[in-house]
Amino acid sequence: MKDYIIKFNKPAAKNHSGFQREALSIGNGFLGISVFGDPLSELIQINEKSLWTGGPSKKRPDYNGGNKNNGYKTLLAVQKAVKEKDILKSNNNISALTGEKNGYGAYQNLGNINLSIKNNGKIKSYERFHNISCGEIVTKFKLDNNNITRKHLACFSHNVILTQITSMKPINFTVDLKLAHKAEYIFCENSIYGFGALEDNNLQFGAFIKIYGNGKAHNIGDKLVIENSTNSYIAFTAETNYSDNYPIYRNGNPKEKIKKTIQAFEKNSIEKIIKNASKYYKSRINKFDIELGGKYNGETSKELLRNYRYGKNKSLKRYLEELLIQYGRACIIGSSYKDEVLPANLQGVWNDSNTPIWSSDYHLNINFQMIYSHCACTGLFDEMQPMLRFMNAQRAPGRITAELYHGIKSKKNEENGFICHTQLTSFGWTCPGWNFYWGWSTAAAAWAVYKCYEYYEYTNDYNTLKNEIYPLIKESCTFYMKNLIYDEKNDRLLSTPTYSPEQGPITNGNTYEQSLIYMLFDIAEKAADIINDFEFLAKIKKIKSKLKPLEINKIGMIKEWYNEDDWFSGSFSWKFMKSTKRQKHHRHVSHLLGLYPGKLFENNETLLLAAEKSLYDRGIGIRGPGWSKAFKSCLWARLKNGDNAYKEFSSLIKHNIYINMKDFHPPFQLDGNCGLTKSACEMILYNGKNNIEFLPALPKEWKNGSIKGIYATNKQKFNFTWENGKKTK
Ligand code: FUC
Repeated sequence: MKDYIIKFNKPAAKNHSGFQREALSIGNGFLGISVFGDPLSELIQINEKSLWTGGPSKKRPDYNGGNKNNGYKTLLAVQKAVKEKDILKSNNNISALTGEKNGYGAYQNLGNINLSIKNNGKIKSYERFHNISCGEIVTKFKLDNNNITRKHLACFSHNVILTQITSMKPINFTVDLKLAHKAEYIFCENSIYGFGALEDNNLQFGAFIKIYGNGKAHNIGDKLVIENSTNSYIAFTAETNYSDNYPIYRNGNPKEKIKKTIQAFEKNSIEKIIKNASKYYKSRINKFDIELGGKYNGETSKELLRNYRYGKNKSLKRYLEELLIQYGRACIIGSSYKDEVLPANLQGVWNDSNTPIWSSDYHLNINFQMIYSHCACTGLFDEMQPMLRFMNAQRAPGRITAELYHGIKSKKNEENGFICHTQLTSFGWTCPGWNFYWGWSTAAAAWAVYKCYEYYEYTNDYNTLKNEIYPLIKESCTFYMKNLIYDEKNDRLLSTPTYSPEQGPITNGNTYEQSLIYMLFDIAEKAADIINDFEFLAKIKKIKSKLKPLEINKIGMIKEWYNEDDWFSGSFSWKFMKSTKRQKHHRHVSHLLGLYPGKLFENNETLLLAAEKSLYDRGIGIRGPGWSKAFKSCLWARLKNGDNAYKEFSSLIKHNIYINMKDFHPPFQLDGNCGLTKSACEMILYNGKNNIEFLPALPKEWKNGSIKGIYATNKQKFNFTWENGKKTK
């Protein structure tokens, strides 16, 4: 792989905007750092993945995953009302189908490491960059006549992030640790340990830095002073006492965990650790390589983006595209390590705020699935493991939601069905959101479980299917089997009430829910067959045939709501529910989920035509968050329209990428970065039900190219080249 460089010629502004737009980030899945690159007064912002407020706490003795108690009664009444009229005309009761807000919490900032070189000398030849081909962030400059370099690298097996400071001539510098929460500090001559407990939920945390190398370290006040150094290292690690053991969500203590980490770390030489860390990172990133003709001549990322938006240098445009395709992979490598219990959240692992937007949580009505969308096809199977674990961890708390809102009870040791809705935290928050109009999404879980099966489809790893994925699928299906209601008029099983994310009225079985539940039953059918669970297989088949997810409306588009003909023909009055009106250019395109990621439209020309019409109706390359453009790009690729797929893809790059290459909604959100990678893969390879199609939607801009390591189901892996739009070998 060539070097993909995100380069700057000045430091990031030291504020929230600088963090979002200009700081450079790496991580080892558990820990993340964002580096600002100030030559003499460096700021390294730090994160630990499990540092969350909310959840169980002495302050909330009744914490119950946000679930309220009176949902089921309301559900029955609402179901009855919706069934009679196909649409909910009065929303008086709907607030009972919401969850609490208190106790939701948010993913937290851990704090900062500050590094300061006291010197009034002149700074020359400054540059900083993130080389995503080797996983390093580098800041380089000349201080008078001394060349100084700082390199940051994440160590995966050791749960440490290292900063190496080298200089041609000896330097002195100070290092301190400032945590973003009330903490105590223990200073030793070459280390600082900061620790405390979050006020909201008493979650204990500890962060530790230690200096190694040839500088002489001692501490003065709250700082470590390093003297006469030409080669020093700062090792950073952190822990909490979080564990995914429902309902306590605590285990061990951070101090002990950190002690173990450092003991293991010190058993090896730093050189060896760096070598191994670099080897591991490269083994992940190198699983996939794409060549679109990109050429790089040392441009800054600002120049790359400017050229992409307004310039003419085509090979530089291709370079930026290749870079961003790899960056989506680098982000998931850095925020989703195989041994973890928590998957990547909305911002991966990188967050500098204690009140981040959307709590930097796990959103299941598209974002979570998109964050993991490119893993399988680019060979990042290990990185999918936290996603499997996390979804399994929702089963126990999700049974409570199934009982309280849907009347589906599981006694001890029973697995009668679990459910979670739009948003999740690390503490089993499976209830619907606190506002029905985004918070209710019974099919979000089906989608996440569908996504988990992809791990098996690509790897054929039978043991993981049997022990982790199939039980999850089975329990999820069991929930829907009990929750669907029968519509005699149309001989159809309905999920109801349903709300299409995040617009329109409350209706019976909309396309979003029916498609996702159908897709879940589709994979359940395959999985039950492999596992030889024939009794269950028979039940699945019966239900699947009655879900009937897709219909075409009077004006030839795929229906988003099941009974929408009157609305489009104008005979329907929206007056009574203005706020729930359909929004033509809405960012969610939930009625086409059967097209992508599903395969429900395959070989059906009528449906494909209707999908095309629906997608044109939503608009192309218009304003919207990055994830929405990536999603539409995937949809166009499935319609084999490479030029429109590319319009969305390039619009995302032009309008939704900060100069540090992070996608923004705003704020920075990982889904757009990962979705961009996936959409490139969809343009290059279609993995159908029974066939593989090469270059199904190649845009004219990518006339020539090659790919190494694009993966498909059943352990298939392809390397190939194309010229003039045709596959050559
Ligand atoms: C979904 C989207 C929003 C946002 C949020 C995190 O609910 O509709 O646009 O991305 O997730």
